[in-house]
Amino acid sequence: MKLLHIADLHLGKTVNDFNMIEDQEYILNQLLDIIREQKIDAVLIAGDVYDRSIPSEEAVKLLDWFLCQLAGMHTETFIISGNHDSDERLNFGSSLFEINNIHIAAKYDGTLYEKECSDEFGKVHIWLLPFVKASQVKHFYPDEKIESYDDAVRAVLAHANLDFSQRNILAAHQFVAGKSEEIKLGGSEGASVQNVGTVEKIGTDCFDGFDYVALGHIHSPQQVGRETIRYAGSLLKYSLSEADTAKSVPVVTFGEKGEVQVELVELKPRRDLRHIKGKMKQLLAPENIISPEDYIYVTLTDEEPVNNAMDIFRQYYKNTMQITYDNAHTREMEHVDIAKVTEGKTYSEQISEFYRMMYGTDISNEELQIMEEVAREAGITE
Ligand SMILES: [Mn+2]
Repeated sequence: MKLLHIADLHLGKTVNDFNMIEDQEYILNQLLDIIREQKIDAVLIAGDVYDRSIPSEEAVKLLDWFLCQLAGMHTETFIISGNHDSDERLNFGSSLFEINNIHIAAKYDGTLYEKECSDEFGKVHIWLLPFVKASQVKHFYPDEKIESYDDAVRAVLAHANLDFSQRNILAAHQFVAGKSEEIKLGGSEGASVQNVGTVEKIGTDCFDGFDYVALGHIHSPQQVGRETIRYAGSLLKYSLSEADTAKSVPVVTFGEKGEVQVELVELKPRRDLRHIKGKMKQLLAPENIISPEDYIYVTLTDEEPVNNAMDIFRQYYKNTMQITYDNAHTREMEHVDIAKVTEGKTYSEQISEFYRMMYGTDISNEELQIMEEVAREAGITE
């Protein structure tokens, strides 16, 4: 049996005000090619199907199209909800979908969803655990000590009728960490993941006995603890911090019990998301302009700020997302103790100094008057 593991589709996402829907459609098409070429039997979608709990119309349309394609290819499809999904909305139509071999577990209802499949080596049990918090699980087992995410997942699994003498696959959308290793965050997971504490982490030993654990939640593709517990990662780069991380999807082949093979298939986006750094003149020299359709984050090292830098860059790279500076001024700013700098100074003095620091010249009277007026309106000064 051959399985494609994907996660964190975030359909309908915008990055720096750029709508990613075309890029998402492109990458889903690439997945369909992989499914055809590799003769995939089942697709596991490990949560964060949508970017938000109320998905945009085009995001719903795109998922509808993707699921129709999968159903048309007779691919068995399994979906769990992530923390970005609304369980009620994702659950819509799930009974009807079952007829087309699309299995959705969007909300934990006290029973871990199980689908029994089989191949030439016997039975394969596919278990679907939607994103859960401790309180949701506690609700079903009020007498048990369920305080952390780890407690919650252990309780869910303890109440499932697992037989580890057979082959078992689990899909989950949680923060899972090995004992010693660090999890590499992609950067676009959202604040809830970025601020995650150790209390919310789930130990990999929770999953001892499973032949493969298909995880979603972390956007950097990686294994956790062992090769067969892994995050597929998001399908696309959704932040500057992901610029240097190539995206891939695991294709997992199951033989007899104990025989699992993982192959990572690299994804090639329609437009890459790249970070370029240097002086404006050099970055925009004709020989240095490559893939002008790409999403570009620019760090300018020019000492003087460039007027209308964004407009200029968008003439060369129309999908320029952000421009920042790294020069003597910005480095100086990093070492500045704000409290000390502002001590005993009036608002106008602070603004004048800041202006001089940023632009290397004095603020004009007219500009200073505007800033003072703004401060009065904002209630900062009298
Ligand atoms: Mn996500």
